[in-house]
Amino acid sequence: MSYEVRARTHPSAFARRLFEVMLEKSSNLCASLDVRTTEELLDLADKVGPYVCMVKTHIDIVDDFEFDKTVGGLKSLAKKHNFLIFEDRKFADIGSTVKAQYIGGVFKIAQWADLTNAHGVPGPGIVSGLYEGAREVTKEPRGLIMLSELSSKGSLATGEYSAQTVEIARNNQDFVFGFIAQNRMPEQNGEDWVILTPGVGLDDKGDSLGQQYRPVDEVVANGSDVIIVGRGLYGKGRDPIVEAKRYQKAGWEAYQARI
Ligand code: S5P
Repeated sequence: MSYEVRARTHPSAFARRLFEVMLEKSSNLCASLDVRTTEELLDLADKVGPYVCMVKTHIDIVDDFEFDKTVGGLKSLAKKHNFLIFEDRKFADIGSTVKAQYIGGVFKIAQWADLTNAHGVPGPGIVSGLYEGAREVTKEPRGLIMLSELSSKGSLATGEYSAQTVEIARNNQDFVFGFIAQNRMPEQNGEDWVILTPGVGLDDKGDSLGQQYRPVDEVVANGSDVIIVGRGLYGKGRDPIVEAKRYQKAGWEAYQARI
């Protein structure tokens, strides 16, 4: 199905909004900006902003995190360039704990991140906890994706574990609209999971710590809806603007070839 059709028909309002942004920008690229200072984060987000539908953060690696400066800066860039903010928190605890982690602490993720993600390992309570947290602190739309597969070598998230994670999502489709995965997940009764795929790189095969990269056309042909690219954009010696344009074009052409 085309992004146009899915922007009209997807049961999740959040997913419909994501498809709208993707169509407006002709981009299925999510920039993963794993950098250690607010200045680098905002500078990169401003540079790649025009070419992406989403910016993914690991907010807890920013050494000089300050709520107003870091989050305020990101939010104003999201508005300027029309992208969604995805905090890659990978929640993995019982419902009541993840709820507190989502709304509290110094990061207060639920206040500003349009979407976040969670592991299925604790069972369905993790989704209920995050959903309650979102509803308590904001009226803004919030989405959750579950990690059903990982890109790293030797990942344990396979087979029955992945299948059970889909079951958890299936019972909470008002909030959970898709997966971090390497493949499409099984769909029943007209379900339409949005698949976001990391481990994407055009020039490298992996890193020394277990990351594995696949090329854009392969990942999109295999059913991925949003490609997540990090060091391929901003790694040593790379020009993030040149690379963001290159991955945007590759991602969009691969999508057009698929439909
Ligand atoms: O399976 C996964 C899931 C995620 S969210 N593999 C991943 O690499 N990620 C994240 O994607 C990871 O935490 C990092 O932020 C990004 C990949 O970055 P890159 O520099 O390797 O492209």
